Amino acid sequence: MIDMVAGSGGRGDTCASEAAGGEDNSAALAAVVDTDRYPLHDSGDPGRTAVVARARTELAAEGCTVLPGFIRAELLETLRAEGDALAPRAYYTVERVNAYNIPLDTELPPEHPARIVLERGNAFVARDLIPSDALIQVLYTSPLFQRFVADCFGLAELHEFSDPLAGLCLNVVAPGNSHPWHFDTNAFTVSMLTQEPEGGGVFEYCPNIRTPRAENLADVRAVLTDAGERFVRRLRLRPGDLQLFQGRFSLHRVSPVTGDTQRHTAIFAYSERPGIIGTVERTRQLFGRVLTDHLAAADNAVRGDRLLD
Ligand SMILES: O=C(O)CCC(=O)C(=O)O
Ligand SMILES: [Fe+2]
Repeated sequence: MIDMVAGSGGRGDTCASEAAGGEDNSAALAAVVDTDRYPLHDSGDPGRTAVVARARTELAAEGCTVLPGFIRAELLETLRAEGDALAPRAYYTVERVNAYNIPLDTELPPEHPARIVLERGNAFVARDLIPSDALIQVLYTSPLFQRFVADCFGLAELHEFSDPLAGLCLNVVAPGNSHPWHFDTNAFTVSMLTQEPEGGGVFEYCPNIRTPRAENLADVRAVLTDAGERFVRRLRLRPGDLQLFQGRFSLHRVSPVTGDTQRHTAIFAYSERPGIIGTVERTRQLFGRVLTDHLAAADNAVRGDRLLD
């Protein structure tokens, strides 16, 4: 999600298999996920192998894959209603940003696409406000879900954030707002629409418009100035679909939301490294508050050790 992964504070306490206290919560997970389509609980199931293989192929080609109908159809209204009940608790900010999330006063030539200023109307409900029995929290903490996501991305390890706010968020985009064009700092993102807007709010992306070796500034500029339609793909996401995305090379946005209904997305933040926690400054910007964990992590980062004072 955005550029939430700002720092690492030590305290690497989660690991995929321990994340739910080592418990096997496969029954809880099977109650949430459509296990006929997505048999996560059985690593030897040919259906699971096929789903993982398709996800890997699509991620390699496009940096994006959607697993439709991931959540059981009979739970879609619960998924929506849980998010809708949380949405008023979102911290709302409007930020002036550019597609690279670098400071707006960075010295750059006039034609550089980072000089195009965009407005992001952001609202996140932080993890500590999301009940532990909410469907998105059950998914986020499930070792089977984590193993499945890691397999789809081809990662040996996957860890929950140690950050008590940023690990799991509900992203609220209200009518009139958008999440403008950007590249992610994170290598990969896992998300799920929980409530569709009436209009707009479409996930649009430009697969691999830049590469590790080339920024392709002219192409990025074309998209930002509405002259790059040839690069743009649009996803028809439905609530309960699981989206896996590599946003570091694929410029993407959520188009402006129209109508009366907010767009809600659960963002599941994981990392290959344990112990990820946001900086004090970024956490305050995104959530309007910080917790002792953020302050302690900043202290550790400054001292470079975890010895007592
Ligand atoms: O809400 C979405 O669907 C996309 C969000 C996104 O691009 C991000 O959080 O970086
Ligand atoms: Fe993004």
